[in-house]
Amino acid sequence: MARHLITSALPYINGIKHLGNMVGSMLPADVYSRYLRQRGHDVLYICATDEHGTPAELAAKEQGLAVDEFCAQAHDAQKAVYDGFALAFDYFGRSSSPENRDITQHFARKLNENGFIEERAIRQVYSPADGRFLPDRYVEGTCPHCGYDKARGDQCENCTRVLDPTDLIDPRSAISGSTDLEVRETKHLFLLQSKLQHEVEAWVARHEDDWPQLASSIARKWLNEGLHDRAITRDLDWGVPVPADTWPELAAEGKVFYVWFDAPIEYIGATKEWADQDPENRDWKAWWYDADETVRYTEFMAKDNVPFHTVMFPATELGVREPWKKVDYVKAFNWLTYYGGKFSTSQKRGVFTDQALEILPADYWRYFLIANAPESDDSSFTWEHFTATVNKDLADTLGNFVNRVLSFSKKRFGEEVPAGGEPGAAEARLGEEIARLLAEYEEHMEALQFRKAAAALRALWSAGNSYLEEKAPWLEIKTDKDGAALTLRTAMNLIHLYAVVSEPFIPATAKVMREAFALADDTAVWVTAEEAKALVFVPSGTPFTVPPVLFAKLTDEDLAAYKERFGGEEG
Ligand code: B3M
Ligand code: ZN
Repeated sequence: MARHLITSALPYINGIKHLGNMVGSMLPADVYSRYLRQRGHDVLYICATDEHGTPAELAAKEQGLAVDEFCAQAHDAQKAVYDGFALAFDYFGRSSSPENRDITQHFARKLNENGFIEERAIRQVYSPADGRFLPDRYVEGTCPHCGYDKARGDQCENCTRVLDPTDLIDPRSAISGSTDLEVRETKHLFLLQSKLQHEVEAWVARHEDDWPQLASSIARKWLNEGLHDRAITRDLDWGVPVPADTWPELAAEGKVFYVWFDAPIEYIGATKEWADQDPENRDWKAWWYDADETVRYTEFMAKDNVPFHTVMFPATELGVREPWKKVDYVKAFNWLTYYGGKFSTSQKRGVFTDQALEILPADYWRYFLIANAPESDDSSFTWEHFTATVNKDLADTLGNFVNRVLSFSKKRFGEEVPAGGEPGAAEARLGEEIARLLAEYEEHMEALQFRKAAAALRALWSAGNSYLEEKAPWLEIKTDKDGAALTLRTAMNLIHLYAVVSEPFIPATAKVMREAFALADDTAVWVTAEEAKALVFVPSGTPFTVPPVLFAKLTDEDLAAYKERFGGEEG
């Protein structure tokens, strides 16, 4: 039994996420955590809302709420959706927690003691009308290179050139539109990442061969470009305050840490939040202060977050000079697109997680998304593909199998698993096939290859269908009643096996399938390939019930309605 620490990138607080966010971080982390728990490992799956920064302040303002109130509400709204998706976090925290404030300040003090922080004066755009310094991306104006008139102070979206806000022609505040802007001097803390370059390089070199190529190539690219010293504070009202004991002057000016400084630390902060709920039983530090390396730490995220997790956060952790756990495995994802284009909140393209649950239960989405996870490349969501997959894999291959077997058995043999018959060549072949596919499924799960794992799971479901077609108990029963009983009993054992091994993907349906059988002390504990082979876990005489249809077939009318509601044309 190993100890597994699992985190998924912290969803930003400013709105409900779309399906692309879900499949690129939280959902695969949940599938993996569920799998490891079933296999008896000690798992801690931590996530949280990422709450600081300007976008949170602006979203609060738009809703006429104080930012803390906005964040509290938005956190609960996101949590409700994740509960709906059956994400089984051990804890879902908030980066604005006192725990995260304390640990973030501790990190900053240590970095300072170790010579990795320096105070520097910089010149920044100030907007008197807004009463604040403007982050680069909130200064808008005309691009000096291409003349695009909505260029942002950090980059021109049109020609992609990287800009400085002072490059813009006719600059204005993106918040108020005010053109009365000045450049003022302000002091900030800089993290001297350049001094940590070699250590980070050595650390990445020890890990990159184990990481998926997507993660290691991004880490390499950033290291090759060189680590630059970075401002880690901002002039904002909302954030972790700079500690007054160490920087009295900056604290008095109300400086807070930059959101990307405190957000990764919240993985630790949320673990402490979790422990603070039950300090008797929970030792948060044992997960993070891991001198003996007994914990394996896996992080899930989309590719844009990879630099922060493979280079910048490790640099921070290294500079603290305390044995904080660093990531062992970075599972990175490409983009899920919507008909080949971007999911877009502003243009209302794509499907948001709350809308998805309005349409269909979580298991439909969980299965489809993981089976099509953008692992080796971007993958495209289309309603055509979604409805076809649901109908074929979930409704026909799995759902119909379960229903057909249980209803037929009930009709012919009553409400207990039928007795009679001795397993023969067909059952032996089936057992071998099941053992082989289960081993394959496990291998892909251990390797965090989710699409391949889904394919192996689907093959397990198909094996049951082939067996049923081969034995045809509806014909068998006419001539060999014991034979038909054996076939149905074997198929019912498959259903129970499916319930166990499908749990990471479709937990709600798996529970219904498992509970169809009135077995004493039944649990979702994993079965080994060897145990699975015999297909005798559910003995004859076990009472069972026929569950309602597991997955509804989606019709052409459904498809048309989804496309009508969400827009489903090539982007
Ligand atoms: N909140 C993801 C984003 O907003 C960011 C992840 C933080 S993980 C520490 O793009
Ligand atoms: Zn431009």
